Amino acid sequence: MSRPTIRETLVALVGLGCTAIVAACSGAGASRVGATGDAAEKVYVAPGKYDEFYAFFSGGFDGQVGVYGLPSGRLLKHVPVFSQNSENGWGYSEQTKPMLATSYGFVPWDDAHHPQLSQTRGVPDGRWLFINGNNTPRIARLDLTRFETEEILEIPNSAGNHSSPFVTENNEYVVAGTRFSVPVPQRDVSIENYKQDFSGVLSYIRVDSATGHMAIAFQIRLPGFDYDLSHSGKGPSHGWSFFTSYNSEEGNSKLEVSASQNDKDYIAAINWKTAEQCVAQKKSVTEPARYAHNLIGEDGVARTEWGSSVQMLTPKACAGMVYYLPTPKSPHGVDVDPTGEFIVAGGKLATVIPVHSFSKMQKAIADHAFTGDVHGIPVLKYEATMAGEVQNPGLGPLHTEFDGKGNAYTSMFLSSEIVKWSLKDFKVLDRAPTYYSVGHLMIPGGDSRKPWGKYALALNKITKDRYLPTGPELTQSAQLYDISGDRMKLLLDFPTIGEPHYAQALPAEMLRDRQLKMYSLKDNKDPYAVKTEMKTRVERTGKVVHVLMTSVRSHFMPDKIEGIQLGDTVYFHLTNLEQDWDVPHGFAITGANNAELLMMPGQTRTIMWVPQRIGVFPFYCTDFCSALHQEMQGYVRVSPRGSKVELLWNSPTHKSWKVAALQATAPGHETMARGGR
Ligand code: RUQ
Ligand code: CUA
Repeated sequence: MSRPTIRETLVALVGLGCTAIVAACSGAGASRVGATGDAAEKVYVAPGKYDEFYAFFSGGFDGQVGVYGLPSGRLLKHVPVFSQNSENGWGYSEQTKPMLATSYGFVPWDDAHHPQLSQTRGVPDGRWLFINGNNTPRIARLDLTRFETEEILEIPNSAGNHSSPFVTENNEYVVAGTRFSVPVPQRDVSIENYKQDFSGVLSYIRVDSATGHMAIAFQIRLPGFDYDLSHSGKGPSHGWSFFTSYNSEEGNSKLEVSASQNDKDYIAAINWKTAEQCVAQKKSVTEPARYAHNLIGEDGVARTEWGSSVQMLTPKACAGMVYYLPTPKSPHGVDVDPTGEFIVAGGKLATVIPVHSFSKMQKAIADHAFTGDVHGIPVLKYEATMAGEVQNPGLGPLHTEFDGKGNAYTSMFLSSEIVKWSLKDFKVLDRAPTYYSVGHLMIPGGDSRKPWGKYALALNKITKDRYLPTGPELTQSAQLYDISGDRMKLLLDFPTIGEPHYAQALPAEMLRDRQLKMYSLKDNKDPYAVKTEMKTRVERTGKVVHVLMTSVRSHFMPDKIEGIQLGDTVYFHLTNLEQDWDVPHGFAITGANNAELLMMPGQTRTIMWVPQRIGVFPFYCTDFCSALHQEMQGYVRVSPRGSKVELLWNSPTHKSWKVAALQATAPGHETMARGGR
């Protein structure tokens, strides 16, 4: 959701007929900050000690993933995904540029909303993290032994990849629905023809269980609603996925009015096992679709493969695949409880939280308890699938997570609170204010079969007056609550990078000891890798110059290069010879029009440099790597085009500009290097 101003929030409250604004916004019980000392103790992680959970936050319009420790809220890492990152050359280095290829060309930015941990038997397994690119529809997969993006798959026929990427119990699929319906295939039609020409496409992406590699298995063409969020079934409801939709009115402008007409919109319940059968029975149609599939290979180099078609299913061709569950008032989130029985919707404008029952839904389907159909899709009777409604939960329910102890927690955007209720009788048990306008909330494992229900995190849209002001834009923010007792206790506010739409977390011990400490230099397969200083060299082919350079504490080899000419394109291929944890080197050169490089131990990275002036230009290491880091520098001489200056570099094997190999670092040097860090 975009960030509403306080004024907009108030307008919305008034629009809802909320006369007791004060009560709604700030009167949700006296603020229950844990007694200060008590709260401080609960989030204090002593220097040198580790956090209990890794939490992965979407960066929102920052296009990345932020990794934080909980309960401290300390930022551990910023992992670039869809957005170029000049800090380490992501999307600038030659090895990573293809990761941002799409059918629209190179797209170096996206709006990331939902991190999803891969699961085994419905429980986060710590293998991968998936995250959606909302704007130019894509799904990325991060490897959690390296905290790096390894794969990005473009989703064709989608136009706002918001209800994405939600995994099934064993990552059989990552599902992705389109928020915006569009003409499928794209064509030149009037927007006025929305109702007849626009469709909303859902995508099922298969994940290879050994490698994690993604592939589009099939797509489902649905009516032109806005498919907002999703969750997959679990346990008894495994084999199904649920997508909320709004704009069942099929309005095509001013949706704030036109899409709020119907009393109920729909949750689309998709039986993906039936869909699989229909594809196997050739009931799908092969439709042309061009999309990029970007994957980092074993040599550490990203490559793009182009998809050319998809298998398209329609509800008409595949009976029993889709049912609509009427759900009040433009539902946003849809969440399935740990038992797999309850399907909870968050109707932004609804006054109750509707809870559908999976077993009742099965019975309703068997009994044909339909009220009719929409575009040929059977609509189940609301009463027939209802397990119950949570009464008077607050205003603006959005998302629900679970603690695994029979309780649900729903974020209330308008009344700015988290509401805890019982899955037994749907009665509200507790409420705690958030500051302010909470969007998603998160409990570690809270959308899985086995939540670690100790903390809840509120991911807020507004932080007015919570932090030191920083000009027109204030920090984004999360808040941590202790939910181990009967009553929720606010423990901590902490700022986040980008808009933290959603987050997921798992216990630190699931990842801590599985981290890759360095890339094996021996196994480095980059085509431009040089594994010893003896092999460093400079090669010219026409106007292209390749510099095969190494870095090791505390020098580059070569560190003097002459014979570059104006009009050349120079590729610096840097291999970091270190085989020691936490010793990256950096590489930066004057006037580079892209970024620096950070080379991890054992890794090769390449940056392109087009010299623009005659002269002698320094390059240097940017990452403080040793006591002699500041000495880690060199020069490139650039001569006029056609100059007689010979191509020269200093290296142990160069015929005229020979220097001793310095690669074997003396033990003393090593000690000093560590001391210097
Ligand atoms: S959204 S505030 Cu983009 Cu997940 Cu609900
Ligand atoms: Cu290498 Cu600093």
